[in-house]
Amino acid sequence: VHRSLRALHPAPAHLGCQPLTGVGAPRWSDHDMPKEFNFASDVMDYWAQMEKEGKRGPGPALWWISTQGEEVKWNFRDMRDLSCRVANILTGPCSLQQGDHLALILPRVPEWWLVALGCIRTGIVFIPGTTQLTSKDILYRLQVSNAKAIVTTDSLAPEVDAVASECPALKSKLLVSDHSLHGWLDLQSLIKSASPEQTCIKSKTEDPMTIFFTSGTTGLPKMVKHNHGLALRSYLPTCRKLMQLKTSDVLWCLSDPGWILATVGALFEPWTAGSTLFIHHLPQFDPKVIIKVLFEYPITHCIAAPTVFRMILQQKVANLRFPTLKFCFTGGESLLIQEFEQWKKQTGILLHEIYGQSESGITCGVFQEMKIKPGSLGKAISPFDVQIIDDKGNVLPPNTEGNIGIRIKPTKPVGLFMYYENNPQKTAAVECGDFYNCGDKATMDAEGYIWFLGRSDDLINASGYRIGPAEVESALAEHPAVAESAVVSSPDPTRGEVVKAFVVLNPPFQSHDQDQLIKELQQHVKTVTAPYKYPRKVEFVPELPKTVTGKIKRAELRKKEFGQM
Ligand code: BCO
Repeated sequence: VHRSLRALHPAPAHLGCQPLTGVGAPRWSDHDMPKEFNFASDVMDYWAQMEKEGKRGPGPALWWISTQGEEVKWNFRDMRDLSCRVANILTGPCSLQQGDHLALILPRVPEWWLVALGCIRTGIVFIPGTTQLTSKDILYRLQVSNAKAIVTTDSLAPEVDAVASECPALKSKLLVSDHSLHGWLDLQSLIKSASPEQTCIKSKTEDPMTIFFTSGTTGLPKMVKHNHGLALRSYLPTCRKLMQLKTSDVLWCLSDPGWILATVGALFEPWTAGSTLFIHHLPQFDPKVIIKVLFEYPITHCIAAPTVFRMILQQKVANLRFPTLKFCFTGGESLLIQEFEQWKKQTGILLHEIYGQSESGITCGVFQEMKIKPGSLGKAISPFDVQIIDDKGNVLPPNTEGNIGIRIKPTKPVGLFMYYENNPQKTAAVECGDFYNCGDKATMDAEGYIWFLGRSDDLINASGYRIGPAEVESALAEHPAVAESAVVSSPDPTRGEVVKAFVVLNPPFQSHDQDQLIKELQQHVKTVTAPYKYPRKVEFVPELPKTVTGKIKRAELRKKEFGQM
């Protein structure tokens, strides 16, 4: 795949971009939102121009490697050329227009970045999704989003084809593969013949840019819609202070491209700074590979979920003194103080916590030059005014437990989601007085440091994944052995928390081999929905605790798991 793309080696692009004042010295303050912003023209083309003028170092913009030793190195001019070609494919053969929706379900391959940038150039709203999605998940996403196009690989193409007839809006299917497939447009061939001349749209900062699907406690995942402000946020002065990336830095963000952490950490953050984004294909997660790569490549910054750092530490490798690594950022789930200390002791590097959600991107964090209070999420990142609020939206005094809230009145800050697409009820439900209620419990100390306490609802956060219990319960309900189930979070020494299912069996299955049945149920969930949601723990119970009205008391089960009862 990538050998053939590398062979393209685009000729130096004709840069029709306007002169810019520079990303190093941002044009906008934290509170001064420009009317128009487009990451492709305002950031990517700026760095392409800097390269052309010899004002940026020699490091590539994208440095991609695979387990098989393939390598792609593209500078910003290559990125501009290739993403303009993709933009032309989207508006040409795919007939897409500004505002149309495109599902982007690719593993960590260079085309993910080309398609995302192609969408930004044209105003097409890209909808990232993990490659762990099953055909049922894909059907749901295509139907509710009315996506007119999908980009994926040949391993997921049959899953898409199995449901495509039920998705009337879907008009174009783009394949990233070495071979062609009937009914699919071959992205790589099209890139070769497409024109690199393209006029980037002048997007309003408030125009939609991307949609992330996110799980909730009830029902199916919601669509979190963001405008171009999400990209602008990485540009703002306070945000730049978080990682303080320079053009000579090499950042590796391990998050799957299906999550907002990758869109922010592996697209907007590194390229706003003109840094090199390093990506390993990593089809199968293996902490040994991570260690090897950190020794072999000049990576200076690393972003990953705490489970990744935990798994590296658990390898018990004698030497974890990586030669070039300077800063590590971690978020998506809780990091224990012992893990922070152990990482520091073994690597000599501090783990900077970040906190955010699909709705809010990186919301708070431990800035590079800030005093670290181990166990704290750090401080709010301007322009977000983060406060701890009660259920009515009143700001609580320091060290008082409440919900994490982001002020949205009188002005909604740039970078916060627009709304849940087609779901005004859910959008209204997370508004709490003058705040957006993140639904996470925390306290804030007198110095503004935030201390995470957990969810205020039944949502599960397992190894950095946000998992709705109802999604797992409905997958389990499709198995004939299951009479009913309750799914909660349970502590785990490696993954922080894992999904646990309490299952009441239908009578004919009660005499079955229990270990065998557990494996069968786990495998069943992995096939019905994205496998990361499968219950790693299963307990068979005669009945579930319920309220008088028959509602399952998940909180009671959860408390038992965490030894609080
Ligand atoms: O552990 P098992 O082997 O039993 O099962 C694993 C996989 O083997 C399996 N699987 C994956 N693809 C499959 C499949 N099974 C069948 N068919 C397939 N196509 O399913 C299980 C998946 O679990 P996993 O993804 O947790 O697996 P793994 O490989 O252990 O990965 C570990 C981590 C740490 C790399 C992974 O859990 C991870 O990436 N976690 C971080 C997630 C993340 O980036 N979160 C950030 C969200 S955005 C955010 O929080 C906002 C912050 C600003």
